Amino acid sequence: MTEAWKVPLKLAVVGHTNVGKTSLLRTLTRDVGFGEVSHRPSTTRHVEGARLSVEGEPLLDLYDTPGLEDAIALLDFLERLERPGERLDGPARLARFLDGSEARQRFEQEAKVLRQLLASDAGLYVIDAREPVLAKYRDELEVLAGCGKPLLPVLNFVRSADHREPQWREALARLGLHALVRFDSVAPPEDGERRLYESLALLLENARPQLERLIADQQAQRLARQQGAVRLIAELLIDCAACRRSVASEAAQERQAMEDLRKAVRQREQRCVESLLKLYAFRPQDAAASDLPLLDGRWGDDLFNPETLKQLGVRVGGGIAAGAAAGAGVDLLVGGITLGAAALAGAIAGGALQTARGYGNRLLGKLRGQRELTVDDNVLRLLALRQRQLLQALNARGHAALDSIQVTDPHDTAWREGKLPEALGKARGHPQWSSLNPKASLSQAARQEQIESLASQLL
Ligand SMILES: Nc1nc2c(ncn2[C@@H]2O[C@H](COP(=O)(O)OP(=O)(O)OP(=O)(O)O)[C@@H](O)[C@H]2O)c(=O)[nH]1
Ligand SMILES: [Mg+2]
Repeated sequence: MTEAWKVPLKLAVVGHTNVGKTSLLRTLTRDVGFGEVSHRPSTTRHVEGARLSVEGEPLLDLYDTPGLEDAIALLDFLERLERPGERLDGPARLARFLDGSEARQRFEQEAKVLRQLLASDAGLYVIDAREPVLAKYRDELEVLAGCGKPLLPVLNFVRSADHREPQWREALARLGLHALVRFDSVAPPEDGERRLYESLALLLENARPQLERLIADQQAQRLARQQGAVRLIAELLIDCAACRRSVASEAAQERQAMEDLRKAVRQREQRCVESLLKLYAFRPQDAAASDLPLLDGRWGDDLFNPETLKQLGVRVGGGIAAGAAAGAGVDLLVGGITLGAAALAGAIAGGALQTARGYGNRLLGKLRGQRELTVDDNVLRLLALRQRQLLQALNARGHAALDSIQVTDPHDTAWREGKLPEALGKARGHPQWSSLNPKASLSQAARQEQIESLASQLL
């Protein structure tokens, strides 16, 4: 057992205004609702904290602070605080400043930042890496260094094409800051948090145990999310593969039944999207107005449109073409398929009822004028491709992201044209496995087993 840390590590997130401090907090806490984020400067006006705990044990307190605006003037002011012949060190000089009236007036915002950094174990200095290294940033760093706390520079916006990482690295080294992390809050690298906490552990050796615990917990959570996600996708696919509906072979009823089935599959897919978003702590609207075919919070692009399938690179074979005539994507199984009407008639005429029994209910259905609707293989492929795309996007998305999810064309040859996983074939023969069917029995062990097997193939 690890010992209990009574006091969490305290980190102040500091930096120039509008560089993404609040955004960094959102991403580190996986909380899209933390604070206020805006493209306008001076959005955060007060210090606000968020706590990261593992199993109820607080490990890390992060404090968002207002942006620094006028560090040049502040540094100037600080330098004049010394009386003739006096040499104050950084913290002593700041203490005098914070006691004075300017800290409550002209430099009120700056004073809040400095008080918070003084009360913390270290600071994360957030940088907009697209900015040139201007004098105001160097002065900011000098003022902050006066707190006597370790500072870890965080290069934000490093996913932008026009970032100036090399210039910043050099400038920071000249100021004695050699450790830094790249962390784009909107699109953080997969190991971004780990790197950030590991760099902190180098600066704060005493805090290493709790930082390592945080790293381990976050990795475990990432894995658990990933496994939960593929299970959700596997359930969607099993539900759709096992879906089977009987309909009287009469044109109007068939059309209606196909329409109902399409609707049911679309709604089922939407449920999967919403569950994935929730699992990743995003909101329903985070994928709404996106390139993904979602309309009014639904998958808008017609799932059963052969064109959609083609765009996604799903090979359109004979099955889909045949389906297209009757309403693409819905496979019309007419009693026994391979048995032509003539053979059927012959079998019955010959009294070979055991032959008929061999084809089971489908054939009997045909004899009674029934047809069966199932969801086409190509639709299953498309569902798998889309959900995996969404999952990839969620894995790469920071909780600071404001735009909706953008997904590019999938490069997923296995799901485009390869053999479909066996679990789906099995599901086709078990209509009771589908929540879309009337007599569903979803807790069956055999169904769970196929979901697990399919999920591991989706990982
Ligand atoms: N593309 C991109 N945009 C970002 C990133 N981080 C922040 N932003 C955007 O930059 C703007 C400012 O972000 P905030 O998080 O409000 O910045 P802040 O430093 O807290 O700003 P103040 O509170 O005003 O000092 C917002 O429009 C964010 O969406 C990033 O890593 N990449
Ligand atoms: Mg802010």
